[in-house]
Amino acid sequence: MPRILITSALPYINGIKHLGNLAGSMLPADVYARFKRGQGHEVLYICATDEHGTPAELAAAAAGQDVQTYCDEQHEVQKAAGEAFGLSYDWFGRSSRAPNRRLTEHFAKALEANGLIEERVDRMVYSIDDARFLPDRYVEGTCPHCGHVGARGDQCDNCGRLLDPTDLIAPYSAVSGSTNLEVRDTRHLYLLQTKIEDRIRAWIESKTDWQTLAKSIALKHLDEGLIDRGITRDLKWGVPVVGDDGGPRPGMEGKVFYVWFDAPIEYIGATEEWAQANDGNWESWWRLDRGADDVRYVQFMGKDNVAFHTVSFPATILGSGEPWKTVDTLKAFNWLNWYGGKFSTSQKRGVFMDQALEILPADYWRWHLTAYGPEGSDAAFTWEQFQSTTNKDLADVLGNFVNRIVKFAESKFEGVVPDGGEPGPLEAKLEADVAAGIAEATAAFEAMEFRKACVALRAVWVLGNEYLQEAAPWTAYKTDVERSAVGVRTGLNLVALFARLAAPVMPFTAPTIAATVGESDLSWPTAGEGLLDRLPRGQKVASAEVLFKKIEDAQVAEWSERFGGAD
Ligand code: B3M
Ligand code: ZN
Repeated sequence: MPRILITSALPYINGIKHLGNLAGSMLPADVYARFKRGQGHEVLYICATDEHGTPAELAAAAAGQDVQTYCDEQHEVQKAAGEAFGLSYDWFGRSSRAPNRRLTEHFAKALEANGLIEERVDRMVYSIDDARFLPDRYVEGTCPHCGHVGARGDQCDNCGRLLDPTDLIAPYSAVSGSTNLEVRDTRHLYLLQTKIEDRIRAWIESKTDWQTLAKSIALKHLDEGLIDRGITRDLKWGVPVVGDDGGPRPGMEGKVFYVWFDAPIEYIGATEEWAQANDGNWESWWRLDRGADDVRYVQFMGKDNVAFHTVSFPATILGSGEPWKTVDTLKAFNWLNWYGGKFSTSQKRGVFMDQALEILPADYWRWHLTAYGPEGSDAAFTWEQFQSTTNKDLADVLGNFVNRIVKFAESKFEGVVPDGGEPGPLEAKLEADVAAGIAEATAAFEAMEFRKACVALRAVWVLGNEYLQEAAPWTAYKTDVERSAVGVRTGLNLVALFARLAAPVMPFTAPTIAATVGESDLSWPTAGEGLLDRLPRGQKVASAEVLFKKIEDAQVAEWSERFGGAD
C-alpha cells in the first residue's frame, strides 16, 4: 500500500478565503485525504499559509499593521477556519518559517551550482512618487494579451497568462495609484528555465494519467515557450538572498526571493515543520534516496496555479539535480463563480469561509461544494441551488432515511438491532446493487472525480430509500414480524454503511449517523464485508436529532440580501 502525500495550494495570507478557494483546492484535498485514510493508507496532508511577497505587504499596509504582525494574526485566522471546516491537515505551516528559508537557500545554491541561475540587470517599474520599485502586484494595468483592465503585474486574472510588470499597458502603482512611473535598472537572479525546458516537457509528457485540465495548461505554457524568470524582488518581506558567508549576497542587499519561488518549496518546508513537531521523518516523504519511493504525491489547486506547479516548481526541483519526489498526480479545478460573476470582497459578493459557518454547519457546505463543485468546468454558486441540493440530497434522501428506520426500530423493536427472519431475494438484489454503487464511488474517488463520486454516493442512499419502500417493514409488522425484522435489520445496517460512505465528505455528520446504530467504524467499505448484516443483533440504536435541516425560502432571501444574490 503506497503512502499518500497530499498538498493543497497554499492559501495566500492576505485575508480569509472564499468558498471558491475552498472548493478548488483545500476541500477536495481533504476529501481525498479522508478517503485514503479510510482505506487504511498512511496519509500526510500538508498545507500552509503562503506569506511572502507583494500580496502580504499590500494587505498588511491596508490593515495598518507591520507585515510580521499581520501574518501572525492571519495565519491563526486561516488555521482556525480550516479546522472549523474539518480540513484534516496533518500540518498547516507557514512559508515564513525557518525550514522554508533554509530549503529556499538550498535550492537556489543547487540551481546556481548547476549553471541554472544567472545575475542579470533587469529593467523594472519604479514609482517616483512612492520612491520604490513596484514588483508584481504593486503595479496594475491593462493586459497586453487580452486587454483586461486591472491586470496585475504578475498574472492576468482574465486570460491566465503570466506577466511581467513591464508588459502592462497603462500601468499604475497599486500602492498610490500614481502613474508617475519609469523603468529603472536593478540587479536580479534569473532562473534559466530555457535551459531545462526539454526536461520539463519530457517530465510532463510522462504524466499519461493526468486529467486534461492540468495537462493542457502545462503544455500550453510550454508551447508558448519558456522564458528565463527573475526569481528575486526588490522587497523587504521574504527570504533574503544570502551570499556564501551567510550575509547578504553582494549586490543583492535588500532583495528577497520571489514569492512564487519559495511558496511551493514550503510544501517541503511544512513537512519539515510537521516532522519537528511530531518526531517524524520528512525526508522519507520527499527524498527518493531516503525512502520516498513508495510515496504517491497528489497536488490539488485551482487552474490559475497550474503553470507554477507544472513549469516553475519543476524547474526548481528537476534543476537541482537532486533526487526529490515530484508530483504524481496534479488535480486542477476550474472557477467557482458567484452567480454569473466573481466572488468579490469589496462588492460584498460571495461568502467567505468564516461567514459560511455562521449560517450553516460545515457539512452542508462540504457536500454542496464537493458534489456540485467546479470540476469539469466552471460552476456557479447560487443560493437557490444550494437550497435545493441540501433539501433533496441531505434532508430528504440521507437524513430522512436514517431517522425513519432508527425511529421505527425504537418504537417497534425496543431500540435494538432485531434478530429473527432470513434475508430473501429483495435483500440479495439490494446487496448486489449496493456493491456496484460502492465500486463506482470507490473508482471515482480513486480517480479524484469528486462530482461523480457524489453521484454514486447519492445513488446508494437512494437504493436504501427504495428498499424501505418495497420491504415496507411498517406494513409487514402487522402480519409478519420476522419479515419486518429483516427489513429493519437491513435498514439499520444501511445506516452504518451510509455513515462510512459519507465520512470523507461529511466528517462531522458521519459519526453522528454511525452512532445512531451504535457504531463508530468510519473506514471506507468494500463489498464482500457482508455489509447488510454486520451489526450485532441486539445492539442498541437511538435516533439523533434532525441530521440536516431544510433551508427555508426566508433564509435564502436573508442570505441573498446579506451576501449578494441573483441581482
Ligand atoms: N498562494 C496562490 C493562491 O492562493 C498561491 C498558491 C501557492 S501554492 C505553492 O491562489
Ligand atoms: Zn489577459
